[in-house]
Amino acid sequence: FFASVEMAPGDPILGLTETYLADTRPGKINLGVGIYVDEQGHVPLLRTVHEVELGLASAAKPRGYLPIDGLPAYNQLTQQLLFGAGSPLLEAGRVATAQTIGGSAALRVGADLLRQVAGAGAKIAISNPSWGNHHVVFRTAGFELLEYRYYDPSSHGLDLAGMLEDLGKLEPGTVVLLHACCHNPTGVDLDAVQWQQVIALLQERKLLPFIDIAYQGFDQGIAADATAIRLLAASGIEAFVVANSYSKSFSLYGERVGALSMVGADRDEAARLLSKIKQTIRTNYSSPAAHGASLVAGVLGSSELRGRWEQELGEMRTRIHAMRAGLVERLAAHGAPDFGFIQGQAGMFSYSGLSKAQVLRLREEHAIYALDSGRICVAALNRANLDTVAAAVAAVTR
Ligand code: PLP
Ligand code: TYF
Repeated sequence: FFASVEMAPGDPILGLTETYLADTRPGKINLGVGIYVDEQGHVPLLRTVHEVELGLASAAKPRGYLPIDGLPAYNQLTQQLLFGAGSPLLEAGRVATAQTIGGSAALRVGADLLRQVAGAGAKIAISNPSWGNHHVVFRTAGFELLEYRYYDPSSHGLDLAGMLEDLGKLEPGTVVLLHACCHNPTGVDLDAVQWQQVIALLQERKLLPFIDIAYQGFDQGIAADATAIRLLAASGIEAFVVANSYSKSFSLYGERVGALSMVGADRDEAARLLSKIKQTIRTNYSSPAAHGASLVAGVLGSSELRGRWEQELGEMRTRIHAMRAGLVERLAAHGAPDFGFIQGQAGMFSYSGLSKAQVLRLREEHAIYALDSGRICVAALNRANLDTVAAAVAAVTR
């Protein structure tokens, strides 16, 4: 049966972690995978999450199935976090939201459903570059993949003119995948004025925006990092899609907490969308998992815990900003070329501009792991490893 099965290629990011774990050199540093770790290098367990978890443990509730579309309170609280409490879209009942297995299943369920709606000619335009799973998920769902310009290597910033030009050439009905904030892998985001320009074009060209938001709160805060969603909601665009993840913002990576939200023209359309989302989930994995969603809903559903969670999120964000500033300062102190642009980039990641050869030297000579593309995870830096990283980067770039 299986004699002809070939070896599938591994995930380049998770594969790098395996190589890192097998490295026996003391003092090795992993700037590859996108996981937030604290000053001590640990994945934090948020205090608010832990409190809810202790309450759940002592309540010792039975473990029935969740509904196909997940925990109702979780979905409602998710809508409020994404669109803003009191959003006219929510009041009009135009948003269909279902809990999913991380942001990844939100992407996949959304992709399957859109492919079904669009038929055989379904196309999606993805930023160049983007998170590698975007390509494989939408390709596997049957989409033709297109690219739009996004990152300008010469400025280490946004190629807005190129982006608008490429989006302007897409056929009506094309899905456009957009990172709401903290762009993975570049760390380069749009500001509100740039979003307005992009949204006007999406509307004019009748393109379908598909927003991926996996780092809400990691750059400026809950509302500011959802600017793209809030502006889309206000734009009058009839339909758009949002895939969100709580993996980072609640530090609940392994609990697989995310959601898919589809915005329709009216309440009736949203109800039909929800029925299709549920059908897609049912035919894939039946229903989502309960524990992580109960934790998120427990925190977001209490105004006291929610306030403290926002503080904890703020601590993570502030630490990342400090690491960006510290890295730029230490690089300059070690006589590296100018890396000032790192401070202007947002979220966990930075496209450092390091070449593949320089990344390999970092790995081989300094036991510092970055992605071949030059992406580094700034959230893996801390006061103890900052100078080591800066000295090594200076050494390979001189
Ligand atoms: N989208 C982007 C851009 C990501 O970086 C991630 C990261 O893991 C995800 C989606 C998926 O998140 P999850 O781990 O919740 O599936
Ligand atoms: O880009 C990252 O590092 C994170 C984590 O298949 C990740 O988004 C990486 C690869 C993957 C799943 C998650």
